[in-house]
Amino acid sequence: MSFELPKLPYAHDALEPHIDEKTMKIHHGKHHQGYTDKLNDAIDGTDMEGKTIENILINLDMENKAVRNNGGGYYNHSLFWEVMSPNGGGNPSGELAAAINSAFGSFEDFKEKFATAAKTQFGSGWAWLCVHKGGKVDVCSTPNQDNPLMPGIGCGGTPILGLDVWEHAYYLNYQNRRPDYVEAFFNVINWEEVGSRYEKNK
Ligand code: MN3
Repeated sequence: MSFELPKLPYAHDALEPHIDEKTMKIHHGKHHQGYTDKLNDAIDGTDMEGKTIENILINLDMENKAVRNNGGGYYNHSLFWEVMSPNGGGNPSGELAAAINSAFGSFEDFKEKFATAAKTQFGSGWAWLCVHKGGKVDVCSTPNQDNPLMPGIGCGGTPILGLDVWEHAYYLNYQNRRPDYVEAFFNVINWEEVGSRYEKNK
């Protein structure tokens, strides 16, 4: 049983004008497909075959660059599509909102911290909102396709919101203006999904 490219939960043009159709088509159909195929090649015939992606990443040998890069790429993009929605934006609610207020002071302070993590990640990488066991949330960024599930990476805990800041995620529409892309992302965040991931992983 190998990993399959997950279907996008909306049409390629559904996140316009914030994320454009052409970027979504290439990002999902080429980049994410590529990570998926290479992950399958990398685990073929090993004891990682048949395990969940979370299990593989939590127990990862960080020297295994093929699984680190492609398993990270597979997981990160699978999360990324799910935490966006054409009906997104607005604010979190319920327990997640309380945890964000408790960790950062306010939703506005969280936004600033998350945006700064995304804008200042040097080169390719991701910004994350993670939840630790017990319910505390934290923001961090990681290079390349690393993520906080991997041993010793980022703020630890389970990612519940991720933002791809590789140039392939925004360059067609925003060119070098990463800060504009980061600001636009807040208009498509699916807080219902992020909140449900918070409750499952707290
Ligand atoms: Mn990407």
